[in-house]
Amino acid sequence: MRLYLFEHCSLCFRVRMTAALKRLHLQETVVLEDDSGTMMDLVGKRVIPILVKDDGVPMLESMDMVAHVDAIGDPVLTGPQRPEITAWADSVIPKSVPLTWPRYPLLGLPEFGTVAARDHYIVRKHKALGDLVELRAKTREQIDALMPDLEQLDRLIESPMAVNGKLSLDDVRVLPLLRSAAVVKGLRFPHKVRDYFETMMNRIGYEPLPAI
Ligand SMILES: N[C@@H](CCC(=O)N[C@@H](CS)C(=O)NCC(=O)O)C(=O)O
Repeated sequence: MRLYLFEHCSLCFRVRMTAALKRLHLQETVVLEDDSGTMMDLVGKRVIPILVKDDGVPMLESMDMVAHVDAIGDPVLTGPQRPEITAWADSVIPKSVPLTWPRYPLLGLPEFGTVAARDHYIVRKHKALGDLVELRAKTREQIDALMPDLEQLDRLIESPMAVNGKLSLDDVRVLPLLRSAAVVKGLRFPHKVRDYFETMMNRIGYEPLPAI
């Protein structure tokens, strides 16, 4: 199996954390942000993540990839799911995107390894979100807008080892979003959120992304 990914991509991290929880080795290829050709050749469109299975067939949906990886050997994501967690994940994304997207090209990540790749991202995200410098200048207000969601998550977390007490697909929904939010240097996670984030990242053997 080979996962084509961007390092900053939270959907990619869903698949990577599932493999890591299972101690499964996933072959990984980081695609340059402007390398649409690799994606087109694999699946005929520009999309990441792409998981090419052992039989050579590519998968396009991150949650399908998670299910595929988890089904190898004994599944680990067997705990109950809570609709509150899905709702939390859906509502936090519009608040975290203006904080995280403008920071990714500043972190020295491999998908931005050429100036063309970095500028390709900056131009694309400018079209989607507006000027990235202006967005970074609004960091304080953006953090203030995000904190109530993190405090809500703090109340929802049942254990530092699993958001619902037992590993489930909800962990795959939550941990990648926290990994993204953690790129914001001035953002302090509430106590249980921090404990969960650090425990899970240690458990899967991943360092957080750089923060700026
Ligand atoms: N349904 C897909 C969505 C994938 C997706 O939205 N990926 C984003 C990157 S995280 C993407 O491909 N964006 C287009 C681009 O980067 O040009 C999944 O969950 O795997």
